[in-house]
Amino acid sequence: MKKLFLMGRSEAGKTSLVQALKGEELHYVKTQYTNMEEDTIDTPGEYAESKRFSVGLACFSFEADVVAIVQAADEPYNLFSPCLRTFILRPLIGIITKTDSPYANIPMVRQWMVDAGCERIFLVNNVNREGVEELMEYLKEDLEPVTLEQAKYRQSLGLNEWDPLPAGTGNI
Ligand SMILES: Nc1nc2c(ncn2[C@@H]2O[C@H](COP(=O)(O)OP(=O)(O)OP(=O)(O)O)[C@@H](O)[C@H]2O)c(=O)[nH]1
Ligand SMILES: [Mg+2]
Repeated sequence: MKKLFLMGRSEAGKTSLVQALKGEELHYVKTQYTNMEEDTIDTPGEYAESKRFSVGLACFSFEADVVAIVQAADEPYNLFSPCLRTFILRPLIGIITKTDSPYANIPMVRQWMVDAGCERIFLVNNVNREGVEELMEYLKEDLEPVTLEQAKYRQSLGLNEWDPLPAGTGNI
């Protein structure tokens, strides 16, 4: 199972997503500090909303296998800059929550995530769990462990360390 790091503005639905992934009934709990569980790292929205606290996000992200931007489908503005993934040393995915909102604008939020550099984008409704299964499917496979030498080799080819090697390229 990949360990999932969640970041996004307050009320985006991060804690609800953790509950949905665990198969729990949704119950509102304001996240006051970073909650590190076996398969998830849930952060307070305020960390993403403040330039000063956002440094904390970078530190915690190193504990995860995959970093997720969480944005509700009805968010009116974007907190995350284009090409964000260039300074995240983990696969970056986007998770769009509240797809059931009457104010949802999924194409707009999806575009923000594409601009940030998300390699996969998932749509979820935490209330009826629509889309949760597809995310679980993505998370269930572990990332292949690589040695430092293998990571350096992939970097020398211009690849991320978690990218598969192109056919015909020798491994080390
Ligand atoms: N309709 C709908 N409501 C949702 C969904 N996901 C979360 N909510 C509601 O949105 C509110 C905020 O959800 P949280 O999961 O606490 O948000 P958060 O991102 O953890 O917020 P912070 O802890 O403040 O960072 C709660 O009232 C949830 O019930 C969803 O997919 N659809
Ligand atoms: Mg929360």
